[in-house]
Amino acid sequence: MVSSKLFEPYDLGPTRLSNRVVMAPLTRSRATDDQVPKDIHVEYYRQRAGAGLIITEATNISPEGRGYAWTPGIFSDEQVAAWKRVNDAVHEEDGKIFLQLWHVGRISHPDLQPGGALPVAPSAVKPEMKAFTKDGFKDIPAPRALEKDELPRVVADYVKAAENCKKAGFDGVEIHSANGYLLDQFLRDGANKRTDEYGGSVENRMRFPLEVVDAVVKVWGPERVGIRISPVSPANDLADSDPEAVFVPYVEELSKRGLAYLHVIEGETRGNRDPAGFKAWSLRDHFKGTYMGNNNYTPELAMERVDKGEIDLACFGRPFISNPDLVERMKLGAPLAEYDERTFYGGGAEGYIDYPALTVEERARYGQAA
Ligand code: 8OZ
Repeated sequence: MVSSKLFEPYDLGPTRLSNRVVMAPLTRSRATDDQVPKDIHVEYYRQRAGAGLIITEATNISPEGRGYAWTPGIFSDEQVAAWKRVNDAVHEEDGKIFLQLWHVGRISHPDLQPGGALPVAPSAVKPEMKAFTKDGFKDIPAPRALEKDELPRVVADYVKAAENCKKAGFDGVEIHSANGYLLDQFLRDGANKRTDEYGGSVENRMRFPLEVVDAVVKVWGPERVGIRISPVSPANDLADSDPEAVFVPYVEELSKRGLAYLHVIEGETRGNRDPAGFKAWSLRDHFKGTYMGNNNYTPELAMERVDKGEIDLACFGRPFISNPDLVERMKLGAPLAEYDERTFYGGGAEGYIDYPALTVEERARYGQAA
């Protein structure tokens, strides 16, 4: 057996995690056209309940919040009922699960929007990106800038989604404030060109994301609300001219609210962990609660950083796709199965629920060797 604090329980506020390994939110695009999780979702998450905490795939808070084909939602009763089945399965296996609340902002396409409308964003700045639609990848147009008087309605959509998460039996929620989606678009000056009190100064750019955080905290209490940020990631064609200037005060504001955790994509999403410039992991010094590290962690790096006390929780994404029993394998020092990128997005059971866990014989063999 490999020995590390990574495999010891952790009290995430009122939520007791059986270990410090977190399954990252992973978009897999397998829900129905109505954005409802299926039976395969129940099985997929049940298989991965050995994670200390599962964060669900990013989930649309509203029809307007959608930016990719076949992503799930949490705004209809049918979606709530389907997620409840997922949660019951995870809880039967003694797992814990938070839903990730998602609004994509400008990273969408009229084909994915109600009534074929333009996607909405802080400002009408076009991202140089393509959208994943039912009919393939399509060029993303310039979005429509949200009017100031529409913002309370968007906050209300977050509240409704957060309430639905309670009805569905989640253990908590994670607010997606990363990777160039709506909240990140307000924060970073590459997409926010507003001249009202929601743009310009750092204080103004933080205003809308913090209104969302405060509204979701009212529903769940701060100890069951986490947040994900990616201060230096170029994902979805978004950047800030001075990430430190916006993310240090943002994290200080989040810290004041006593959130369950700060989840940081420390480098480039799915890329370089250590790009030149501002070191996103330094934000830990500005947050008094639990720090979750993410970005190309290997088992060795996760153990090292948890054992040294540099991070509290280690988040793994792609390894969980092909290793449903990832925690068990790491504990045994067993090799990890390779993932097949061709089945990341779309399709059904293949590449989703057919990656096997170790057999009883394999577990015994690796257990003796370790
Ligand atoms: C990969 C494909 C589609 C969406 C993110 C929600 O980057 C995503 C995402 C990732 O946060």
